Amino acid sequence: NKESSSPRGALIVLEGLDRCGKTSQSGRLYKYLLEQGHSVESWRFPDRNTGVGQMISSYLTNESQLEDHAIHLLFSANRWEKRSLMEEKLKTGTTLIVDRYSYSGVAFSSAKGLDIGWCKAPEIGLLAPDLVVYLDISPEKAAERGGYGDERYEQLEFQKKVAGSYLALRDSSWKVIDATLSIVDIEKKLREVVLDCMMTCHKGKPLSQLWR
Ligand code: Z5A
Repeated sequence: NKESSSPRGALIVLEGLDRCGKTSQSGRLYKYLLEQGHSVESWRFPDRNTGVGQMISSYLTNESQLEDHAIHLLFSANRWEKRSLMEEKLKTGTTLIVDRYSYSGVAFSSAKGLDIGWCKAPEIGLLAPDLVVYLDISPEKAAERGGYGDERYEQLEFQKKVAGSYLALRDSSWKVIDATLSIVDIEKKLREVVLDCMMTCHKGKPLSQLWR
């Protein structure tokens, strides 16, 4: 039985504003861990491949309109539909690097003015990350990176509100990395905190649930 014999994987979440470098760093971290012989997968939310994910994708690309609470619940449902697979992977020793998670859900919806408690409620019971890394960049600096595309939310004024929401959500367990450093320097810092977290999980830290 693989579940009981192998140490569990770690749930690593990367968060931050649009353009902070999450996608670049997830890819580099994934490649590094793989080369080191770890069992690892790279995930992202929204997962646009599921039925719910396709609804979210057409909302983000402005092909469809949805009421703010309704889209919030879809983002959450998109995580719930992956929850059991996530648990299975972690319990059988695979570390997951996840680009955005519940914190994005709460930060973006509360930036629209939705109540933060209401935003958190549908996330309760999802798996809690073992590590949240926040790639810290100002909205202005992020906007300079090649400019924003056409997706909903990719506007400076809104990103400023999202930055404020993230600040309200952060706690002392989050590792904050300056996202304006060079890609290589960020990568080094990220590896350090991730390997440390993986070690803790290998030693038997139990999986827990979000916001219980
Ligand atoms: N959303 C939500 O509302 N509710 C939810 O529950 C969830 C998400 C999960 C889609 O996300 C939107 O959904 C997102 C939040 C919302 N909206 N926004 N804004 P997405 O994941 O599809 O899109 P994104 O997160 O915004 O990804 P992105 O645009 O691809 O940004 P990124 O992954 O953080 O950055 P990147 O692609 O790695 O880098 C951006 C550029 O910067 C690129 O040209 C890089 O080469 C450059 N870069 C990266 N690092 C550096 C450094 N260190 N120096 C200089 N330049 C750099």
